Amino acid sequence: AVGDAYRAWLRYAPLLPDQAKEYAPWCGKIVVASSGTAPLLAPAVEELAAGLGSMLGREPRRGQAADGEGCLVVGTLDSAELQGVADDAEAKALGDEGYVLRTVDEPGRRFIAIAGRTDRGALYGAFHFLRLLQTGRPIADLRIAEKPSGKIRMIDHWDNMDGSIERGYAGESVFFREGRFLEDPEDRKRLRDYARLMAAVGLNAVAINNVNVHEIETKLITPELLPSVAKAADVFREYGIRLYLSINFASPIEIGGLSTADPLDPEVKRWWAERAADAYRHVPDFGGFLVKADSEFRPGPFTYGRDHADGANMLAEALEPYGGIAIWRCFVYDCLQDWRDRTTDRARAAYDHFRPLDGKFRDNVILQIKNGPMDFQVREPVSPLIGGMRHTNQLLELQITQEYTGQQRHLCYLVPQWKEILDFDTHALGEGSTAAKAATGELFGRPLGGFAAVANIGSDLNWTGHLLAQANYYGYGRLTWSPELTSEQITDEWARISFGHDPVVIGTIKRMLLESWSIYESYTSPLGIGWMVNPGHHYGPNVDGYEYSKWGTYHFADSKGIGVDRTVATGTGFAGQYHDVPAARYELPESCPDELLLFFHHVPYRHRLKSGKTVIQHIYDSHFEGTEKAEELVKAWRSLEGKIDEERYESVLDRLQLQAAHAAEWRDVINTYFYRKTGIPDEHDRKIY
Ligand code: GCW
Repeated sequence: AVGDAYRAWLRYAPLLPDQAKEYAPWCGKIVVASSGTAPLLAPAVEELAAGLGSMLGREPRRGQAADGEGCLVVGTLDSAELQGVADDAEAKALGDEGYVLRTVDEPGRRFIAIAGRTDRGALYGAFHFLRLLQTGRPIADLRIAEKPSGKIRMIDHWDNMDGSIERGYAGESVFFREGRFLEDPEDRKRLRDYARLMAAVGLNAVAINNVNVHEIETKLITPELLPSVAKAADVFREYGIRLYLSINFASPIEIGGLSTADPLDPEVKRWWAERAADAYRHVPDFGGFLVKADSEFRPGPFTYGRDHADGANMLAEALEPYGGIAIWRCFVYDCLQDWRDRTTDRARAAYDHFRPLDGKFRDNVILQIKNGPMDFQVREPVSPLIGGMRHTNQLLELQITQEYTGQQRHLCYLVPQWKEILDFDTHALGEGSTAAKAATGELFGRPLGGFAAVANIGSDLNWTGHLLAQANYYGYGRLTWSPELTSEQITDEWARISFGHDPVVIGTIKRMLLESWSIYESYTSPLGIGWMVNPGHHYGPNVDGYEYSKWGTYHFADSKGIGVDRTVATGTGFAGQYHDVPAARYELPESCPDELLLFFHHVPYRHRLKSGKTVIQHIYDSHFEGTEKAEELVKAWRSLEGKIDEERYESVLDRLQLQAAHAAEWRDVINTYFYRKTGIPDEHDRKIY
């Protein structure tokens, strides 16, 4: 049963009659217009036909040429039919992926152009056009021109070939099962639907296997498995998406029969060059390699006394003849730290490792940098490495899968968090040097850049486990295309596309989504401290879960105070890794924003926040209030009963109830811990155990 939950943002619900009436005159016929081969026009037309058929109740005809009757012309700007739709300068500005949507209403020429300089642009334009109808926008006078902000708009899957997904909360892999590729026709269909969902939000790159590359996955780059990789790549190519593979740095030893994986060894170089050649023989548009090296026990160049630039450049050189890219992750830190050692600060690690290498990487290397200096916590400052390197391509890595944000059992809509990250002013080149511009390469004029994020999808019929977590995937895609979109805009789009136009339904769902990150933050870890979770699986409260561990993730709570002194003056010096303005802001407790106070400072529990509350009272209040708000989410959703189809209604209700109960667990564990530690009573005398 393929229902609305499965169709997600391509559900194309039938439109109300007066809306349909407004759109129908333009949508009776589709004309395809191109001067050369344009493979991505086929899926564009297919999507338009299916989408319009479903929304308007009548599939458009396919026509030859515009004949004065309103229609859609989909194609490339160099075609005869689309002459003059955009002038040369406009066309040039679109780049390889942009498009125009234009209503042409002249005597003898009445059509809406959905046109790119390339067929890829036209495909994205088709999805945009469909979105206009899905969200009820006017089309009679379109003058839209768009192009993506990031060149690389990528999804990373942490899928293993046994079918499991590292940090996956929505079933099993859609790529693999029991050591093999899923290749049955239904699996293929699902993969194709997935590619459609990706392309609909402008994503153009996918890494299909976990960055922790285990034994079988190491062989993905060999002729044994490349034919299957190629079949998956065929599906994604149909939608303009390039496939990447995560590789094991020790492959030359593990599967190549060499005695070393030293990146400067000529044999090793030759071996990787052969692997790249194999990959491109099977997948002509192969994207390249994604690498987690010298990180959390994964092998890397350190073993041979080499650095990350040696490692990344060696792979980049192998890929270079084919236009491939080596994406090298910066999630490098000491994961065998002694908790007694107060001088080592994990937050510093990425910058300390990579900043000195700025300028040493080849042009087809991209460093993939997690948004925060630690690891996808509910609240972190932006990594100082973003905007910290002028001569190195960057990809900003986000986590859609909710590892530390409720594991898709809790509602935690991350678009507002990502917006804060993207809008963060690094001050790398003075005011306005946002993290988004650093990531896309715009800031320093880099040839490559963009965004990557860890997927939250799996084999669950609704893709994301929690139905409302679809909004996170959708929102990520939209932001990679247009980082300047507001949370409000994206949320409005998603809610309308998913649930129609009833203002009560839309208003309620939007409010729920937009408040959810802040609600989750308030009943989990306070003031930027992070890590108060159960070790290993990372679900649920455990204040000291990581306090005496080797992972470098401490809060240092004692009876007097809490927080990590990361100042230059008296702490680890991490605050000094930022450019002048943010560095100064974080250095002093007076200027450090409340929500990051404990990330940068160790303070007494009676320290007064800018909000006027003491730290301890803030902890109590936020946990009581957050839990109440989690209950209100249940009430808000219940108010929609009967206004949403039962299947989606019930599945979300279940999770919200679970969340409310679990929020109470968080509240009581955290409040009790700090009450016992400090002996300071709650000003409002509420129940603490
Ligand atoms: O957040 C941590 C996760 C690991 C993950 C690692 C990484 C893929 O707990 O599961 O490994 O980050 O990003 O490499």
